[in-house]
Amino acid sequence: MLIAAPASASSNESDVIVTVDSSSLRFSPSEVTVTEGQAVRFMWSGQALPHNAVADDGLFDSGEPDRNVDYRFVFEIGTAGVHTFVCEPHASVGMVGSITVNAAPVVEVEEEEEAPVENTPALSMVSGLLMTAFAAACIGRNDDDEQTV
Ligand SMILES: [Cu+2]
Repeated sequence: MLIAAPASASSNESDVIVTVDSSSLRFSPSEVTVTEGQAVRFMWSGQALPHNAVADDGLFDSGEPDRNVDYRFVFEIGTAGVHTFVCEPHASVGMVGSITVNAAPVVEVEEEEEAPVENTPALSMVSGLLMTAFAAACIGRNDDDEQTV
């Protein structure tokens, strides 16, 4: 029977969890795939040896190696690509991994019909003002003409 992990404020159902296989000094799983916007959560506790998870490209860093780690990193838009990472104390014995981040699907935004609808009254108001100004100018000129004559 599966028991749902308690949700905390900093976790999400879509989080991908990477833990440690202490018997072989490996990340478990060592290769994961996420989509931009998704998070990877590195978590282990009660380890005999301290571990950490540091991206080779510097994108994330769980901090100093520790026997108890709960580090969550969100792969924001723009992080698509392959990010290899290591456990610094055990990189030499193969405690490495990689996270493939897929670009977030492009969301098609429907053209908003509100914009032209909103513009129309403003536009007619502006042209109305222009016509009023034009009319006033004509009347003013007529007045001048009448006075001149
Ligand atoms: Cu390690």
